[in-house]
Amino acid sequence: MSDIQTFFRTCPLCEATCGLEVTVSITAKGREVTRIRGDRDDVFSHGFICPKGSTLKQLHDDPDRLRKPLVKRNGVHVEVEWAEAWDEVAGRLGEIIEQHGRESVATYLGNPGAHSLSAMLYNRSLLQGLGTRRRFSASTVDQMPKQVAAGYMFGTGVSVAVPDLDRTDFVLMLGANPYASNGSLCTAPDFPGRLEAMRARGGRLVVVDPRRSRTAEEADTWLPIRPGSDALFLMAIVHTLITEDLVNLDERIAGLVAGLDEIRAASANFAPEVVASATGIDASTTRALARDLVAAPTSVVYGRIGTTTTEFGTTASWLVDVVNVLTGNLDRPGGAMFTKPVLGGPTTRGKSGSGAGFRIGRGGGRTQVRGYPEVMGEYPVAALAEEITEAGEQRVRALVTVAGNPVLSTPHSDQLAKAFEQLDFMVSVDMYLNETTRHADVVLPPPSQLQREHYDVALYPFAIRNVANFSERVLPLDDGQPDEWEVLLKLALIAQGFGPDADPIAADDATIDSLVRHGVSDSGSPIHGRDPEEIIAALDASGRKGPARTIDYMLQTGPYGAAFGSNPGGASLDLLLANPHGVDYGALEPRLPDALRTKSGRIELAPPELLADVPRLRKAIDELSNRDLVLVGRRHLRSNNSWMHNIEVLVKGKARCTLHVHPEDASRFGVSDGGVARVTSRVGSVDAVVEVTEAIRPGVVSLPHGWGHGVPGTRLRVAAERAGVNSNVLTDHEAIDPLSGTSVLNGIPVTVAPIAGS
Ligand SMILES: Nc1nc2c(c(=O)[nH]1)N[C@H]1C(S)=C(S)[C@@H](COP(=O)(O)OP(=O)(O)OC[C@H]3O[C@@H](n4cnc5c(=O)[nH]c(N)nc54)[C@H](O)[C@@H]3O)O[C@H]1N2
Ligand SMILES: Nc1nc2c(c(=O)[nH]1)N[C@H]1C(S)=C(S)[C@@H](COP(=O)(O)OP(=O)(O)OC[C@H]3O[C@@H](n4cnc5c(=O)[nH]c(N)nc54)[C@H](O)[C@@H]3O)O[C@H]1N2
Ligand code: SF4
Ligand SMILES: [Mo]
Repeated sequence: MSDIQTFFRTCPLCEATCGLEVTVSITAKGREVTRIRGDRDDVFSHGFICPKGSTLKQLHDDPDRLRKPLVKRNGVHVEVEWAEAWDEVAGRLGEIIEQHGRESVATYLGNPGAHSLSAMLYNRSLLQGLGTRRRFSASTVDQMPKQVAAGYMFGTGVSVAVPDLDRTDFVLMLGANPYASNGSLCTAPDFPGRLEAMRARGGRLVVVDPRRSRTAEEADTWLPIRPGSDALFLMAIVHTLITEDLVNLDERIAGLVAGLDEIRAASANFAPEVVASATGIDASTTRALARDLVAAPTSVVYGRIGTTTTEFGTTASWLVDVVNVLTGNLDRPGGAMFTKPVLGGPTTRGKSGSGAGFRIGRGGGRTQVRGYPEVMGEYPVAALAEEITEAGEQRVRALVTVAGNPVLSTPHSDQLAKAFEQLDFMVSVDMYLNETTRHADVVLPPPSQLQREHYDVALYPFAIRNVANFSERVLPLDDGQPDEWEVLLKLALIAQGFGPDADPIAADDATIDSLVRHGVSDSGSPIHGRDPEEIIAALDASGRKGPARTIDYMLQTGPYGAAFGSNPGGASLDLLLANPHGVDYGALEPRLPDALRTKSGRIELAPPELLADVPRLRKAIDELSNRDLVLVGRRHLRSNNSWMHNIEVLVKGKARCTLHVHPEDASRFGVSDGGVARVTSRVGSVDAVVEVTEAIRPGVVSLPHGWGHGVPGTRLRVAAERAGVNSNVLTDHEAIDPLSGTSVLNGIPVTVAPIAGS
């Protein structure tokens, strides 16, 4: 006898937020997932799913996935009960904090934290509990440049304008490959389908990428740019728009823009003819493109990883939006638009239309060794190793990682792995014993993705529609397994000195209490002036704790919120539970000037911090023109950064961790398809299998990141069989975009040589 139950939940594996239909069979022996497919009724994804979505079952069932904490005893990780793990953390972390202070502890927060409701709501408590400024994360190997540029231009680090894919007539895409990645800083389930729909209605797609990616293959035009030169290319477009008198601002935007004259002056020296040798894109193409962007009924420029993780990441990200403004496409349907997230956020709170603005270096803190300033509350991860090994008495002695694998994901990884060996203590919240967590003294596993509640706190603020969707747990927690938020809160409490028996639930009650009290005294809140006890009683009436209760509060007090009775039918957790396929609050709407939070209340087209970088850009022309061979990365639809290579169905088939080499380069360097080549950079070298392909520009080779498994002390049996090599052995910790602290992961100077006998 078995019962069948169906759950609808959002896939937490990438930014696309696809709806899944999960079928569970319930028998006397327990619950088992029998099928996962796309939820056809999902209000946003309409049934779309990629090959990773259905593997939540394999992830849950993976025998290598940790279900109990691990503690390192005599160099070997052994499984222990939770109480023992907490004792270990309390003893050793407590001692380090007591002896050396809070700044002796560093944190690294990884990417899946942005996809975990617990981490999104409780990492903050953890950081506060630890009280250290030495915070690092995957943001500085990813999107930080876009956030910094958006911050200076529009006022907050989340004021990122997203391409209005469903209504645009023209997408100029740089350094993104949504056919593999499914999109980033642009949440749009079935991104490829939306691009195809655009082309079907007569629109045009131009892809700028040194590789002929899947997306480039599907495009009307592929422009094989030289890596690292996107900022120059975009500056040449700006130059053309201005000198050919194509700037096209409507009255509303014209009245909001500051800095047009400065942009004119800054772009004067960047004629398309001047930058062509550096970008590899001829001037007539650039000029024609600038004209086409203006001539199209609507158009949008969108840049991602290939533009952000470069020497001019912030400058390129800035220029993307300068072009969007100048072509008249900022904040209008079909252009680049601001979201109005259902949970609210920095662009919906506080005074409408202006704010404190954005700056870096807040609090005056700097890294000890190279003196990097704070950016959005953290330091460049490329500086983590030296903060452990070279900061003398001020060195980092303990590390807390949550959902991160920096040993495979961040630059000069051999150096980082060695630095980890010098730590006095390391604790990781993670579900695998991998290349990073093998260094941890204690590993604390979260429950599996199917055992948790979900809401995309981090991703809906970048979605092309304003939507809300809450997912209930599909499978129950294992016996004794704390939820991920309880693990994070407990760590926070231990760091504050409350000991191994501290109660996360009581701490959560206190947190919600202070949230509510803050809300009722905030004149901008829809619950301003209400009785806090009434609100707390309403929240508690459901019996919910943890993330679900906090989300309910955020939904109710957000821009569409039910506001605890004052806006009947408004957003609340009950509403979402009654709508398991999600609630769609519609396409994006123009939000300016309301969404601005700059001090001036204007769109800052030419922030001084960004203008100051222009001379560096001008100087780079010669160097970029003369580069011989550089390395770039790539993603594959069936990978997810470093951590899903233990799922057999995703890794089977042709080896994917190969070095793409153009035929001309293959003969130049004497390497051949299927042979092994040694790739060497300033900091390291790896031996990779060569794949000769025309789908890459000569002078550029490509290796995906996230590989290099099979290291002793890890427990990833499937991944070890297809280990691949770690491309971040080659990336250079000294190569950093100075404006955002973000690493250069694309455009790494390398040499390639055959390995004898291969
Ligand atoms: N299947 C899958 N999906 C993922 C991920 C994954 O690992 N696998 N990771 C997720 C994460 S964390 C993120 S941040 C997103 C990233 O999403 P995307 O930004 O779409 O990332 P990629 O697919 O790596 O595409 C980047 C492209 O930039 C190109 N490129 C490299 N250097 C340059 C350059 O200098 N200029 C230009 N114009 N192009 C360049 C590369 O050839 C590559 O095709 O994907 C997310 N989705
Ligand atoms: N050369 C090069 N390097 C890159 C990139 C590139 O394009 N080229 N891309 C960069 C980008 S965009 C990113 S985002 C980073 C990613 O860098 P990281 O975030 O450091 O690495 P991931 O590979 O995402 O590893 C995630 C870790 O989280 C664990 N995990 C998975 N789900 C959960 C969960 O729900 N809870 C917890 N607690 N743990 C979980 C996994 O087991 C794994 O250890 O890599 C960056 N590195
Ligand atoms: S595209 Fe992303 S969200 Fe959608 S099923 Fe695949 S991994 Fe999940
Ligand atoms: Mo990322």
